[in-house]
Amino acid sequence: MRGKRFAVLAAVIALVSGASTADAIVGGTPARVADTPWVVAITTPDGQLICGGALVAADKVVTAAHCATLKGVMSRNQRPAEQLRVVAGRTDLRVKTDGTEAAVADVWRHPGFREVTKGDDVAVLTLARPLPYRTIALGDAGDEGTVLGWGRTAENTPPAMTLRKVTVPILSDSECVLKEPDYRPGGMLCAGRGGRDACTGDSGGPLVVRGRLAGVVSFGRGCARADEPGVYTRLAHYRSTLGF
Ligand code: 4AZ
Repeated sequence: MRGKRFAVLAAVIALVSGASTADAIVGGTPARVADTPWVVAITTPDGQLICGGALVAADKVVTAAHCATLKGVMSRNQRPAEQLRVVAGRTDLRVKTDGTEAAVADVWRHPGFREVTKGDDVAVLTLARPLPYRTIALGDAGDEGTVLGWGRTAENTPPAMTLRKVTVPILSDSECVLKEPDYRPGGMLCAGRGGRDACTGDSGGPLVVRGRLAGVVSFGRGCARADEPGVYTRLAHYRSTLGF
């Protein structure tokens, strides 16, 4: 009797706190890199997760500019290429023998990038060697997309470290402007109505629409909150700048 009461109470607490045992990227499911071989993790040389990214050529990774930026009060300097690794073909980042790692030879950050809320949050990493994985082409936004990453499954958990994915509705510019004061139509898109979202550690990772790379995880207020959509860099806006 006591046990049952406790279970009911625990379920109610989980509901009102927004927590869920079946959570994911947030609200998603496990994914395998074998199904999405172009999704990559960006790590420090000792294997700590920094961000996600997408292989757009054998030796080019699209990610967020803030993923290639040093953290610090005084510095928005570029993170040196030697401090970045790209990991492909590894569903569970703790299994260091899976997949392939590549050093980064060059970092291109959008020259307009200052901070995520001001936009231009896109970067291209050139790898020291080509990776033997399928690439993904750039594409346009649509009504919904799938976002992938190794990041947090709720606002205050550690990163999952295993690849997860979730489908999110893509909102209109007018709805994004209403819900996110820092939203700027043009180079951004926003997605999510609560329950399903990208979260910390998923930054830089891909938003895929109809099999093409439409967005890069950029920022948001918390994760998966009902009236706080996730904000993404809209890649179609940068197609000529990126040059592929
Ligand atoms: C982050 O901190 C972050 N809910 C990325 C995406 C979102 C929130 C935070 C979107 O990297």
